[in-house]
Amino acid sequence: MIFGDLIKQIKKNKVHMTLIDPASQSPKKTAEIARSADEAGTDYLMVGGSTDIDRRTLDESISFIREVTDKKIIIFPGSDSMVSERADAIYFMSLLNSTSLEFVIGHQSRASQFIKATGLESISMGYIIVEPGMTAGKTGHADLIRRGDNKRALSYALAAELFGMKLVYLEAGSGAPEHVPLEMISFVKSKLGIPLIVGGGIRTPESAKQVALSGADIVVTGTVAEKTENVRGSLEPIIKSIKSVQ
Ligand code: 1GP
Repeated sequence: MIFGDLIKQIKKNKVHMTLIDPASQSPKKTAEIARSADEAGTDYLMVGGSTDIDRRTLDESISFIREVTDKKIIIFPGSDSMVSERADAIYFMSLLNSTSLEFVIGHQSRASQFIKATGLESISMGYIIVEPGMTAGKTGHADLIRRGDNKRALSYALAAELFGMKLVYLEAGSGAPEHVPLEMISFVKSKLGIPLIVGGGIRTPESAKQVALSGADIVVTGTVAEKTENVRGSLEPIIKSIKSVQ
């Protein structure tokens, strides 16, 4: 099971995940990025994002990825159409600070029967969007957590834990000029009993290291691999710096 393996890994090391948005390029190009991310040493591939894509494109992207790497694939869905039994697992995520019930429970309820019927592993996750939030914040109608409001971030994170969710994701938004503030990460981590994922706006080895040092168990990068000709060369130093943190 993906989640069991992930927990074992988190106990030993910081984990890096590469997010690839299949809406941003062809399935073939998506697979090329995945292969280079694998070569660079990423631990898992997250496939998805806030831009809605149809099931066929997602299926095809995952199949192409499978041809070039053995890395495990976790769907990071933006809507109920982003489900595929070809993946290894799916984040069954709820955007806790959305003002729209659609993103808290609507898409999830519509996807639940498919997920149950296919036996796709689901990993429940509380998703919390912090300023600036970017497209994810807008699309998800997030009532963004202000950058200094550590207490509100913690309240949502603890609510996720008390609901029995397995992970909390603090998201600044893909392509954010600044990642989630380090003080917020350490404040949330100090009181949270479940693993913490942080992503959005992490572009350099130094910032990736700081995010991990502050308490992120899993660091996600996306844009840095999608916006370069040299995916391996860009990702390798970031992953090394995350892995250097104990
Ligand atoms: C978005 O956190 C991820 O959901 C990745 O963000 O594209 O800024 O790396 P970036």
